[in-house]
Amino acid sequence: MNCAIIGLPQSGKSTLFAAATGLAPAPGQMPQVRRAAVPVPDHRLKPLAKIFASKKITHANIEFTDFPGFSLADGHGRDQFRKYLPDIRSTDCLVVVVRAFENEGVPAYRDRINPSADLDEVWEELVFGDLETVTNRVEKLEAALKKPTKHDDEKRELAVLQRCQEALENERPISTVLDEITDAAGLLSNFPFLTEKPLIVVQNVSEDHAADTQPPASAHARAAVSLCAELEAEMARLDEADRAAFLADLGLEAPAQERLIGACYEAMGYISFLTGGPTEARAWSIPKGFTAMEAAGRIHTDLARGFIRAETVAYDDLLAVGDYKAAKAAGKVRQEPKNYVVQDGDVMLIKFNV
Ligand SMILES: Nc1nc2c(ncn2[C@@H]2O[C@H](COP(=O)(O)OP(=O)(O)O)[C@@H](O)[C@H]2O)c(=O)[nH]1
Ligand SMILES: [Mg+2]
Repeated sequence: MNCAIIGLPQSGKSTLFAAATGLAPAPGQMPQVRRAAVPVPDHRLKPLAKIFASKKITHANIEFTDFPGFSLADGHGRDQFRKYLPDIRSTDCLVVVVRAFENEGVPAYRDRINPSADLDEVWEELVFGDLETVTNRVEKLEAALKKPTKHDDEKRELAVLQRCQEALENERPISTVLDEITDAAGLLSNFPFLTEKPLIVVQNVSEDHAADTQPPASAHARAAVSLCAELEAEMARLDEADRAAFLADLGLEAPAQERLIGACYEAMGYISFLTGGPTEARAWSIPKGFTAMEAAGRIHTDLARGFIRAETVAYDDLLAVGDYKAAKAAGKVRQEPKNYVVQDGDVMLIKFNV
């Protein structure tokens, strides 16, 4: 999963990137793209490694990309921002950072501190980006329709895209078109629409509000987090013991990294299943609704191809018994078929034959 960190200038994107990755802030204010993979925190892995006497622990990974922000108040800034849209389109979800912090040393965008107005402004630019995608394609199709060849597919696509154009012009999401036209989904899945990506809004609050975890409400966001990026970036560079003390001091249950990644999973509709053995205890991310066979395919294509069954036990059940053999004896280990829908925290052993 790759998450794009975007937003207006000076909203705290690079500071959030530092908090999410534990990396030092980039020197200077040069607009630059930074990318880093972060192990997804999972408190279940250590106990799991103990149960299976695993030699190592392997976390799932999540990737963050810090994009520069530009003023959307002028044509030059908007042009600059649009140069990054192809890269932003290639990510899986959008983390939009909005400024809610007071800091006299940092000039406020448009002389305002207004998180919801800032989010609306970014959203409008995303709508505009999608409109551009649709318009380009509509123009190509219209040109193609002038040529004397078979046109059924083009006509169909044009009709759907014109509905998309109309929706976007009225600031309605493209998904509303999917609701209106039954066969649009396949056609539209080829377009990397920005406004269809899962969106997580991060409200970057002042130091004295670091523990107000009430997230902002937004119609555009599938998940929301409130945090103080500046403090969290400092905290992310501490060792584990100091960090725990810092968190307790602030009255926070979990650091920004964990809360942000949790929000990304929620927005993406992702869950984790686990595997354990003498070599490693490991977490794997999959979309909710994945079957045992699809999950097996994430481990290795052979496991999906030769799938026989998935020996499955819920992590909590395994932990309660404390031993795999004992869990089996207690009837907690199920033999699941290929169409079993995997649940978060399932510990799975795939039986296969190729
Ligand atoms: N007081 C305070 N300042 C912050 C906070 N987050 C970012 N800043 C400051 O705001 C400025 C812009 O932050 P930066 O992360 O570079 O913003 P970006 O342009 O969105 O990447 C920097 O001087 C940060 O130190 C915060 O939570 N509190
Ligand atoms: Mg930055």
